Amino acid sequence: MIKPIKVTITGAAGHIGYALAFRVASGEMFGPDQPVILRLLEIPQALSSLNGVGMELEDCALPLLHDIVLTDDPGIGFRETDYAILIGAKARGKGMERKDLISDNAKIFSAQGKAINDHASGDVRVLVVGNPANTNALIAAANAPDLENKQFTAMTRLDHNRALGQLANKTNKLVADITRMTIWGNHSMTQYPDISNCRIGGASALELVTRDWAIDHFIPRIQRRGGEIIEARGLSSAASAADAVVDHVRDWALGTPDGDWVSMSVRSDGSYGVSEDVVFSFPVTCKAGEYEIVQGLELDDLSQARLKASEKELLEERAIIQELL
Ligand code: NAX
Repeated sequence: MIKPIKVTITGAAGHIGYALAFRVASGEMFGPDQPVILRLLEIPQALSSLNGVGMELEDCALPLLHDIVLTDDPGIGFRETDYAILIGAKARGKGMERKDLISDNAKIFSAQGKAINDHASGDVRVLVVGNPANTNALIAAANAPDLENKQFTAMTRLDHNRALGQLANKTNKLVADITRMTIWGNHSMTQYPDISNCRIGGASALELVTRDWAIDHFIPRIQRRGGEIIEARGLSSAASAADAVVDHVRDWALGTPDGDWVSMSVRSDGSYGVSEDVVFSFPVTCKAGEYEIVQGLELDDLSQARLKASEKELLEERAIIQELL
């Protein structure tokens, strides 16, 4: 029998967690032959709701789901886990300043980094989704001294997928025809969705759309897409966020297709002149649980300025939570 993969999802009773758990359990993340054990971690106030999620998972009778653990104890939630998906975070309350949101979440992610360090598998792979995702990943990794920075990532795959969708719409092509999309920077308004390396069915994207469209319409639309969804639905992205989690972890674990890359927020190694002090979204290729930042891409002055703006924002976020690093 194939050994089950243990997957921890924090905030599993929340909107994204609810959309995600069933997809992981049905085999979409690791393939149709790979059993999984779900460890769902919540705060005490959400345990009743989490029990309901557990009951529904049971009621699906999913053959790949070998066990479900429901808990509010991080020591149990992260025990020997192979993949930790950190979604649970504090939402921005009314009148709350961004600085306070960053500080409050920093406490959650420093505690979870420690718990992952102490209880998870030594080979654990961590994906941070809860915002501010890049800085939370930085904090979690800093509080896990026995693990490597390369084991911690943050999610910009939703932005990447949004960008693929918009470019496919504009060019009347299929998403599957587009390769080499890149999201640079922070998962925030300063992110830089970059189509300059995109290929669409053998042609350069810039032969099919104008730079003006990219600058005036495409980039701001991707940067503001989260807000657009909230305005339309009255709720933030959940199913698409869960879908991006599946894509991010699947590609990290099983590999990216030849000739293509994906966007992942990872600890900078100085590539493209980005400070090594931040977790930054880069184009990466993946193979068997390891990623490599794609090297050698040309960045014009405008692109470099956008990378700098996002780096500056991340360094400011870092300064707010400095004492937890
Ligand atoms: P919800 O408020 O629906 O769910 C969050 C859940 O986390 C709640 O059930 C809560 O009880 C739980 N929780 C809070 N603190 C916890 C802790 N310390 N341990 C375990 N569980 C805890 O939010 P949802 O819509 O699911 O969004 C979750 C997070 O994802 C938010 O921070 C949101 O901003 C972020 N997002 C990040 C995205 C990305 O691309 N990186 C996109 C989607 C989303 O906006």
